[in-house]
Amino acid sequence: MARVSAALFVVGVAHAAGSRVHMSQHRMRVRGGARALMSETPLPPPPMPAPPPAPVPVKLPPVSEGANAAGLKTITLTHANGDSATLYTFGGCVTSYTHAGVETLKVRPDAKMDGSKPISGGIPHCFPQFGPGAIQQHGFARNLEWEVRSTDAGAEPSVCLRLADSPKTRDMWPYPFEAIYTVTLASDRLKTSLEVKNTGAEPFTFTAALHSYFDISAVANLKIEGNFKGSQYIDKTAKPPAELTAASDTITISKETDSVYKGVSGELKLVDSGKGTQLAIECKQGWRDTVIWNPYGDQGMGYDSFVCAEAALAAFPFTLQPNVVWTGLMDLVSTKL
Ligand code: TA6
Repeated sequence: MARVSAALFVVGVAHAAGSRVHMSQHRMRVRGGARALMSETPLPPPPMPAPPPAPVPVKLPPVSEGANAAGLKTITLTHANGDSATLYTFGGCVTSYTHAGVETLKVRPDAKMDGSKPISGGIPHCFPQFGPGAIQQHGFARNLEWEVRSTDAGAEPSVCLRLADSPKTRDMWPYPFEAIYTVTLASDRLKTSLEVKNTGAEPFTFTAALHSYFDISAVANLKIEGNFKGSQYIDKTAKPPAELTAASDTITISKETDSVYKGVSGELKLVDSGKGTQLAIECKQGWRDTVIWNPYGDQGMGYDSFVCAEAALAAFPFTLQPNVVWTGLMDLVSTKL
C-alpha cells in the first residue's frame, strides 16, 4: 500500500446563474510527486434555504388616528375580533366597516377625497336638510370638519364627534345647534348614534339622513327587504316627482331609482346573493323614513357596485324645541347567507 505523504481534500460549491455545481476532488500525492488518484464523487444537494418569514400582520390598537393622501384626518376602530371601521372627521363620514373580512360600505369611484367636495361614499350626513331646499343639497354637515370629542379604546372601541353652529353655518342656516355623533364597533355590529340638540332659544325644523352607500356585488344580485308594502313613497325620478304606493316588501333595482318611503323604518335587509351576505340596517330610534337610491347605468358613479339605503327623517320636517335633543340610532349587522 502506497504511503501517502500528504492529502488535500477540496469541496467546491459554486453558485452560478441560478444553478449549482458540486465538486469534490480527492487529490493524493505519493512520494515523488506523481499524481496517483483523482476522482469525482457527487455530494447530496445542500438543504434548501429556509423560506423568508411570513409577514407579521400589523395589529392596530382599538383606536388609531391617521390621515389620507390629501391630509384629511381619519380614525380607525379595530375590534379584537379583527373587524374595523374607519371614519373621516371631514363630514363625520364613516367610509369603511368590515365584518369577518367583508366590506359593507362603498366609496364611489368618482368621490373626491381631498375636502373639495363632500365624500360620496360610506355614511355621509345629510343635515340640517335632506335633498334640495333652501340651502345646499343635503345640507352642510357633510362638508364641515367635525371635532373629535372623545374616543374609547375599550372592548367596543368608539369615537364621538361633535359639530356645532358657527358663523359659517349661521350664514346658511341661522340656528344654534349641537350634533353629537357616536360610532361604536361591537363584535357583531357597527352602532351609530346621532343626537341633535337645539341650543338656541327658538324652535327650529330640520330634515336629515344617513346617506349610506352600501357595497354590493351587482344590482342584479340584490334584494332589498323591508316593511315597504302599502307604504306611500315619492318617486323622485318621475317628472314631476310622483307619489305612489309600494306593491311589495321586496325592492329590486333594474332602473334608475330614487325613492323616499314615508314611515318605513325598523329593519331593512340587503340580501346579496353574489357576496353571500345579508346586511341588516336596524333603525332603532328617530329615523322614520327610508330612501333608496341607485343611479342605474351611470358607470362613472359605479352604479353597479353600491346602493344607497338611507335612514332618513326626510318626508316631513321635524320641529325641535329649545334644549330638546332628537336621537337617531342605526346599527349595521352583516351576516353570511
Ligand atoms: O339621497 C338620494 C339623493 O338625494 C339622490 O337624489 C341623488 O341626488 C343623490 O342623493 C346624490 O348623492 P351624493 O352623495 O352625490 O350627494
